[in-house]
Amino acid sequence: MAPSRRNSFVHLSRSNSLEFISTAAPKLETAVDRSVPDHEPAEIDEETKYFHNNPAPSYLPEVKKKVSDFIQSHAGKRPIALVTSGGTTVPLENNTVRFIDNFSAGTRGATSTEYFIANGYAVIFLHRQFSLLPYSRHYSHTTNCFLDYLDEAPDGTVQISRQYQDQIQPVLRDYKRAVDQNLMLFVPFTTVNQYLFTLHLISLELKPVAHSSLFYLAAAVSDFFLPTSRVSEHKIQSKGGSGQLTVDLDPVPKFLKRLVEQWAPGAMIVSFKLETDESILLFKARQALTRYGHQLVIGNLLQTRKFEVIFVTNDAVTPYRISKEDEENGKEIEALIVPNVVELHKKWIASHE
Ligand code: 9Z3
Repeated sequence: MAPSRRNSFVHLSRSNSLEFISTAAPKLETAVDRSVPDHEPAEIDEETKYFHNNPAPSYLPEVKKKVSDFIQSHAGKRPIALVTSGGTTVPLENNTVRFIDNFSAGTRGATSTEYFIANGYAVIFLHRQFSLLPYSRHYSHTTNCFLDYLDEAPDGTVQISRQYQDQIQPVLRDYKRAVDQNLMLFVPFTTVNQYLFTLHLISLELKPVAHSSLFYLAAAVSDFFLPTSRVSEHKIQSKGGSGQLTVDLDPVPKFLKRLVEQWAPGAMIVSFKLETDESILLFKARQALTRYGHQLVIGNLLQTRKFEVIFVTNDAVTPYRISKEDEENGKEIEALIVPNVVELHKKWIASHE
């Protein structure tokens, strides 16, 4: 009997992945959770309040197990990078028809993951589900549909077109090596709530690895969200109301300071700062560095993020650039970013030995 499609997929998929988890916004028990108190005592900080008032994703125990196994298998052998990637969503309904999203495709995170692996790292890839993935990203753009790379031979077998063999072979080799050596763990999220709970969990799991762990926070995280207690259960109706929809969003707690100080005190932490106005980028990157007390802020502009970034540390401001021509010839800015981050991480490790 022919195997079902699903079974053959499960059988063939060897990568270490939690993709089977559905991160589509979960249906919660009630639209309005009356058990959640409106105001917490002032001494409880914002983070504690956030994790208390918003529900943990039901699949977190599975993530914990996989992450813990992954870390154990690499600890002491190679550095481990946590790469976050893609944009988080803010659902407006529990049975989610509408949500707030952002532009991020996950290119930075997926591309950087490949370079970290090439530089000897194991990578936990915490990514927006269905955004770009390392290695397969080369063939999942709409302009680069994977079917265009395939031909049907006269006997009906499907094969890679001769003209693309040279292009696909190195990517395939790198991918197989990463999978065979268990160098990537894919952990998905969709909502900002899932992202925060999962980031918190992975940070705590990485604590024992301390200095040899690297946080590379490239995900575009929502700045505002709708707390669980105000999310309506069903689709918001367009008829019957005033015709206008007013959404009152709360600020997402600034978790980076807590991450630096409490969740991952030994790790080297790299955050990204995204702006659209060049005149404030450096100021904002420096401000983030002082405010959160971590090691490196990589500043980038929405418009030029694929060609230039600035590294801002306590000691220096260093720009890295590739030309438009380089980019058109297949060069990637991550080929400059990642080795330079790796150098800083080596120094970080050495300074703590
Ligand atoms: C970045 O700045 C990333 O480089 C991009 C990558 C999101 C621009 P793509 O996924 O884009 O390749 O399309 N990430 C961080 C953005 C962010 O939300 N940073 C926060 C901020 O700027 C600080 S954690 O306030």
